[in-house]
Amino acid sequence: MIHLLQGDITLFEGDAIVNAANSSLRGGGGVDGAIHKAAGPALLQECQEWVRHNGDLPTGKAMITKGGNLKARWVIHTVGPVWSSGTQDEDFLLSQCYINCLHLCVERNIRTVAFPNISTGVYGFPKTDAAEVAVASVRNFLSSSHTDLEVSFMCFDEENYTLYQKLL
Ligand code: AR6
Repeated sequence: MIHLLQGDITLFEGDAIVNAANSSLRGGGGVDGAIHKAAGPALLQECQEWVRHNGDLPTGKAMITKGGNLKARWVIHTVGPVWSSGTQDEDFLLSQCYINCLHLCVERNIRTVAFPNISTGVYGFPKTDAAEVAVASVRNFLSSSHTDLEVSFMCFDEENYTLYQKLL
């Protein structure tokens, strides 16, 4: 089951939201900044603790923390690829972000999760390509794993929302 929503992911009322983080999990701008601001300082503390034990989170991988003051109980942090003219396996790495987040959802028995449009802001991934990768990755995952997970794409800007509308 896939839903398309437009708005601020920090207001999502479900089990988990995904954060488009950076490798050091220190917070930042864009959706990452909004999530940290809404979740409160416990989120940054948990991220820093994780990095102390595990090192930086590599591009394409995902980890999970509690949601702090958010309505969502969990935040799944993933690091999207920085767009580099398509020469650095960006499509594959972006796909890995979605797949690794979905694996965590299944492991943690998360039933509803919302994704932002990973890498399409500061990291400069072309929005059309990113939307195609996102939709294909989620569709493939849901059709090949026996799960009743509900996935929402939370588009912030009109351009992404229109792209996802066409694809879905
Ligand atoms: N809710 C949903 N989507 C949002 C929100 C929000 N509140 N705010 C922005 N977006 P970006 P990236 C959309 O730049 O490209 C950070 O500094 C936005 O319109 O947040 O993966 C991190 O720390 C865009 O479509 O993430 C990293 O350093 C999408 O979220 C770096 O930016 C992603 O934009 C990650 O860059």
